[in-house]
Amino acid sequence: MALFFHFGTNTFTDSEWGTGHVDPSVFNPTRLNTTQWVQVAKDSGFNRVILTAKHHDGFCLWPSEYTDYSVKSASWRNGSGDVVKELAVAAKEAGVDLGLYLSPWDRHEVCYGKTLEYNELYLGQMTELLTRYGEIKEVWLDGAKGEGEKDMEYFFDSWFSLIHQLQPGAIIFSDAGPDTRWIGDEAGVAGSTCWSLFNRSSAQIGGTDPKYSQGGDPSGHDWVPAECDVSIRPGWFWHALEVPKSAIKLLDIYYKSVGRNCLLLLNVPPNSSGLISDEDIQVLQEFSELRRSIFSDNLAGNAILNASSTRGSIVDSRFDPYNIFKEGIYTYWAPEENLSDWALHLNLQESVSFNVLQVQEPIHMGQRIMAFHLEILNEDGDWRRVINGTTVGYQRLLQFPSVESQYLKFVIDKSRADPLISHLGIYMDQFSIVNSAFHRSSPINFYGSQVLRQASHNHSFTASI
Ligand code: FUL
Repeated sequence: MALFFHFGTNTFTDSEWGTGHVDPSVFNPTRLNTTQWVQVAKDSGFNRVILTAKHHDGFCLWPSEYTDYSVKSASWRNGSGDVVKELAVAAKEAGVDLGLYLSPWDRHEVCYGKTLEYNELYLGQMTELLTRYGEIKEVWLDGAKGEGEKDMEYFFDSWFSLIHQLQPGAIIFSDAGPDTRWIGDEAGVAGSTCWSLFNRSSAQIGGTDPKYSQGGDPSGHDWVPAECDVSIRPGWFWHALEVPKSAIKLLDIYYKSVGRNCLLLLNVPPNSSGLISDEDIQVLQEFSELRRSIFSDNLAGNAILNASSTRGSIVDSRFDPYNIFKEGIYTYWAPEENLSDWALHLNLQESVSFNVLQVQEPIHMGQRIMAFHLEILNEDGDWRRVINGTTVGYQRLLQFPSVESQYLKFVIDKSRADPLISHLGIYMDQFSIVNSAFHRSSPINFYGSQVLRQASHNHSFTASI
């Protein structure tokens, strides 16, 4: 997971899309502390931070040689500050990855609209960012542009070549990849079917089909996993009158992004003093505590496993079903090759209540599973279907009303190739509201965020909507 920092003149003018003509002296974060930003990320389980080095208003958070519309002209540190540098140093010290957003749309720059000139300027600014601040892990750009703004062509191919040349370890984000794609909405929600496969040629930067981006493409030729961006507050920039979403809402976003084979990029905008606000930190801590409390104990961890088949029988431990309980995605269960029935039987050794299923594929071997379901053995000795799912990918999380059983059957119904499972877990989430028509019990409180405890009942629930 990554934290996004939207920060710039907009932070001081209560705006989202700055005009590009605000006096740069307004930028004056008197208590700026990027170490705090990075610490907040680290403490709440985010291992990457991405900064808006330049947003649409054109104001540069580093002293670019290509413009005076930057920290050079700000009151902050009498024009001698460099936010990108301070964040790069703090991130490096903390061992957190750094990414940068360089907005193509620039409302300040006079040459914006002149294709050759502006592309040169953009490449120049990109070069500054990718050569001055150490290792950059992600470069973020988009096709956002207001109605009626100057028309021009962006030389994306040249930009991407330059980025890969200067920072070979960096992934490039845009609506169409090349390395990671926009999920197609700003709510942080992926499709309930979500492929990392995609056709880059079917997507256009600044003109994507949200449905295509949200679901990916099982017949796609490119490997472009999706990134879900969403803000903790209504706006992307900090506004005094806005408040953060609740931890429960973030948990819901987590299920629909990280739990649907995507990276979550959560925007937490620093305020006008240059710090992340206390109320945002509080919510992030609660969010982290919720994840810890739900996911730290795999209730299937002591299960006795029986696989429908295992490649190489029991001789080859590389494919052993118990690999699903080992740390990391590189160990996995593999069934015999070229079969069409695949199942893992779990005897939990005691009756267990749970309402979340977690499944992971060893994604370095490709994304294979197209459909799966989970069954439990009920008291009458009948197998009952609890949940259906489609894609898995790096990680699938599925919620359903609580069920209780000692015996489970995880069945893969359809797969593009021999399915492989690197992890399977079941958990009890006592905090989320599962979106179903069934009865729910009364509210409980969790660190000040009011949540509803869901009731357990005996109906099955289908998540493959
Ligand atoms: C959009 C921009 O227009 C918003 O201001 C924000 O930066 C969001 C992450 O991307 O394209």
